[in-house]
Amino acid sequence: MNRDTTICISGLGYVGLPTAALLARSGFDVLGIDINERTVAELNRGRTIYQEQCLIELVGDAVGSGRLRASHVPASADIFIICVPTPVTDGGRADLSAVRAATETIAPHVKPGNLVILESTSPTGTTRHVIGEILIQHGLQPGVDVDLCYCPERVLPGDTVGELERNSRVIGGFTVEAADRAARMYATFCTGELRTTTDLVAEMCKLMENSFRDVNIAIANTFAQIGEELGVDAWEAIRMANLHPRVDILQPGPGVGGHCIPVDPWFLIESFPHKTQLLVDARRINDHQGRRLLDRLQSAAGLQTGDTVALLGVAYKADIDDPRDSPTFLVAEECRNRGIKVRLHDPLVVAGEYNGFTVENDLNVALDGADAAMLLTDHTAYHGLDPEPLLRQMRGQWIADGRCVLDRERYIDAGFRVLTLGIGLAEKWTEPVPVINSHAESDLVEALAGTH
Ligand code: SAJ
Repeated sequence: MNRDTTICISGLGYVGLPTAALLARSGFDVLGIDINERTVAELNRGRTIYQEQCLIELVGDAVGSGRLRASHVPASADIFIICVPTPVTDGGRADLSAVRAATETIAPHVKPGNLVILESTSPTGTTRHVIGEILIQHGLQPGVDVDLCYCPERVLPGDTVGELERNSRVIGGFTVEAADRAARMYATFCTGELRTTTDLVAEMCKLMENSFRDVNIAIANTFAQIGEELGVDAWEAIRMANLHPRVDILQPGPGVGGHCIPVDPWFLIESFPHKTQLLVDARRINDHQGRRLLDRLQSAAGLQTGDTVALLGVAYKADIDDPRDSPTFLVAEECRNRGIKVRLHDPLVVAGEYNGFTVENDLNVALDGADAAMLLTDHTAYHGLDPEPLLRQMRGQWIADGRCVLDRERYIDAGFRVLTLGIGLAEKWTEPVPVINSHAESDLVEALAGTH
């Protein structure tokens, strides 16, 4: 049996870095590779750009112990792990350039008997056809000369270290031996179940997990749209439906952000375009949620060109500082297209320029003179806000709650006019319910024909 002691890990991002630090804590001699100079320099000083306390301590200890260091260039090792980003292009295709570049960079250092692991979320077949082919070009046959695996991560940003330690993992080997060898490595820091399978199953599994979540959020968003049209509270209806022992509907919202869930379905869509209409529809439904909320707010508040809307929440989900692929930017761009000015506020995202928009940490500055506000991220910091000073800061009265977290009655009593995503009543419970079932017969025929 191999006795692996050295690891070279390419990509020191939000998964690669904690994985490298955990492996160092487990006793491996770990070299982290990154193309970003600051990342390398910070790591060698025992520091990280990430804010998670647990990660900061883990990295400091790992570097201090001498078992973790960083470089721009790889070196020989027993195990090579690739943890680089796989974004989606504007055309909905996986951009594997970082995976290819990382493999080309390590390939001259990979020797017979080594194990190569891909962790990056990738289209099915990437491990054997992209990484495998590059290794073959360097004279290394997967399954014969080297072991090759696909081992996706499942962490939720905000608690990456804890999730890496606890979550079960799927370990896909090009051969059984490769999977068993990788499982032995992950077992040194992961207490979750380690289930071995093939590389293709592991790749498919990762894409299915996030596509499943996207579709489930899309159905919650569809129910929210129905609630608005029907004039009821879809959130309450969802809570009631979830009392059923086998029903677990997710939460509606102003869209799906992050670098995983809105991206990964496209990898299946790209490879299986004739089988994935459901995934395409889910993507569209989720991406239109913010615009729909803006439509409602604009017509309720009578927003005009030149008016200002404060967007509260830039992080892509509650209580994290990560603004990447946040639905808030889709809303901000839509406002800009409509000639509406925006101010973006977030209590956790570092203030600065993002995607051509300025993010502000001071709520008073963001709300000052605003004609309306939209709450888009359900940060805990927003929940208990006193509505009266907020209203005094604003010029207008309207607030759109995209997460159903504001105390509606309290805001209305303070003088706000509240519009909530997924709730059909414009303001008070006493308002008349809109007319329902008013669609023309032709709408139904169109929907059944799949043209809707
Ligand atoms: N969201 C909703 N309604 C919900 C749940 C989430 O609108 O009921 C929105 C959030 O606000 C956010 C987006 O979806 O904008 C994604 O958030 P998330 O918490 O669902 O997921 P991520 O992107 O932070 O992490 C996901 C996780 N995957 C699953 O839960 C299946 C995580 O376990 C994966 O490791 C990660 O993707 C990844 O790296 O693939």
